[in-house]
Amino acid sequence: MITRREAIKRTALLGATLATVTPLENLTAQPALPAPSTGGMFKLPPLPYAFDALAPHIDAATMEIHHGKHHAAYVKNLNDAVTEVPSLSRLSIEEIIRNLDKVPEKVRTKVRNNGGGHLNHALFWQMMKKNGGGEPKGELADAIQKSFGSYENFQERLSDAGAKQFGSGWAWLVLDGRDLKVESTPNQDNPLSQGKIPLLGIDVWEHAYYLKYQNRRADYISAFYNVINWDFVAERYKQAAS
Ligand code: MN3
Repeated sequence: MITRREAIKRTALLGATLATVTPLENLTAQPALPAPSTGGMFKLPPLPYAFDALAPHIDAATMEIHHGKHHAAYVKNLNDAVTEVPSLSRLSIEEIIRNLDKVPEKVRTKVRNNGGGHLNHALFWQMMKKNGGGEPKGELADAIQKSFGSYENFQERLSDAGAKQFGSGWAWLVLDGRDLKVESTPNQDNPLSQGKIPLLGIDVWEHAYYLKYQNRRADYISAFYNVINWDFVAERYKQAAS
């Protein structure tokens, strides 16, 4: 954040730089202009693939609006909260969501909803990929087998959690201590706030599927299995479980 006074000073500095021609040999002696302030603000991460990469399972128009409008709005509103409580800018979004109870009360709900929205979507884009799907391999596959009996049982549990989440929310595969669990959260709540590590999540807000699937949330959830980036999920599991 820059204050008005600093802004005026900066503008003056810039004006002076532009108005005087500096001899080359004196360049190093010039006071450096302050670097543009990023203010520790949060940024919308680029989508790691094209809008149509997940089609036909998730259509390009949905992806474009979901990323460019919905996720962007969470980032903007989170940054508004950071403007009110600048100390938040020193923390990562994971640290903030893990410690929501320590966020000053005047911005806590805003941070819970929009910080959660930012974190959830930043993860969600990476949890999917073009030509994804199939079944997990390696340690994660073993752990799913052990916790749920089979991949099919796990899939049924996750789909069920997504279908039964009333209103907006997410269905998750989480690591809770040493155990894999399936759960759902309302709104933009993230399992990190309950000390659990989200490995895979399905966004079941209507904005995630309504253009293509309208009220058919179950069809969207079925289609989601064709775009899961299991390599990403397995890597998260490996890091979280070690
Ligand atoms: Mn969403």
